[in-house]
Amino acid sequence: MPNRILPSEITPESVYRQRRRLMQAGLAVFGAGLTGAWARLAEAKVSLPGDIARSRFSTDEDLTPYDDVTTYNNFYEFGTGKGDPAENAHRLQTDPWSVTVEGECARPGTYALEDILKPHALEERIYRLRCVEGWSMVIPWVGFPLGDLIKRLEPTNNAKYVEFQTLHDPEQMPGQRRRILDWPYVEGLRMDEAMHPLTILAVGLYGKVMPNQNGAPIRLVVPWKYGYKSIKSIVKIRFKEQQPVSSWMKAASKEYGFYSNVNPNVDHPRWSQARERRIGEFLKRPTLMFNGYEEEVAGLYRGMDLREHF
Ligand SMILES: Nc1nc2c(c(=O)[nH]1)N[C@H]1C(S)=C(S)[C@@H](COP(=O)(O)O)O[C@H]1N2
Ligand SMILES: [Mo]
Repeated sequence: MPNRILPSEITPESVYRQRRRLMQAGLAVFGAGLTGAWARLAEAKVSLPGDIARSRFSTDEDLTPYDDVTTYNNFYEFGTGKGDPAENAHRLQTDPWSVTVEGECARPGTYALEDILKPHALEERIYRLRCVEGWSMVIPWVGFPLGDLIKRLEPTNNAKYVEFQTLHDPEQMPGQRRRILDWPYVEGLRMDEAMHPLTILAVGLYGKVMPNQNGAPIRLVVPWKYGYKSIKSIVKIRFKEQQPVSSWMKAASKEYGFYSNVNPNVDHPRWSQARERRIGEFLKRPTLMFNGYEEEVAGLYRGMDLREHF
């Protein structure tokens, strides 16, 4: 499994788009042998595996180029600069990898990544990602619905929330040698948010295995929330009755709430959230309610005051 993206592995965006169009036209391949999709994804250096179908939940907006997606990152475990993760994340050992499942469920335990992935068909989800700092990207993720995994783990009736943790290992993650955040990085979702069909676990992007700086080998993607909810390099999933306290809530509870839904009408205390800069574009564009996924997710928050529950 490649741990580093070599220059020769990088697919130019134009080639990728062309290939994707071909796939849309001719693709009847998927459906067969999907259990092997992960193996083929891991082997794919340049080409998109033929059995990864594009989800209907995808946006058709222009993709952010691969080079931007993989060199302009937030991953504080590797430093706070946008270029630090691309420079330092090669230290992360992603194979073997396991995920520990704890708390309110019938199937706790430590699972090898392969066993987590085996029953799930991988699909492509092209989502907007909107960072709380005011920039956004459009990224073709490869993953599967988190809800499908949660069903396998059989949460109990007491499971009201899901908490996630990133690896804590200052040897591999030099940013953890400084107390920038209370490590390990923790995030959480309410159970209905976690079960929502838009919420995915991603293991790749641009048809290739996840680059370390983007959260290899497995990360969350919640497209209607600010980017920091989409926790990277997950090693623990815990079902809880109590609302999790995320690392960002601990660091600054007045600035980062539990919900963190993209909302142009509720400013961050230190800056406006009304507009955003799409990476690669010059003019800012308006930020959309729930990052443009209002139709799909507004119902989750009906009756809630989104100024109070920010
Ligand atoms: N473990 C961990 N996950 C993290 C972060 C982090 O610092 N550590 N940064 C978050 C933030 S602020 C953003 S905007 C997204 C960025 O994802 P990307 O670099 O793949 O675009 O990752 C999120 N997940
Ligand atoms: Mo972010």
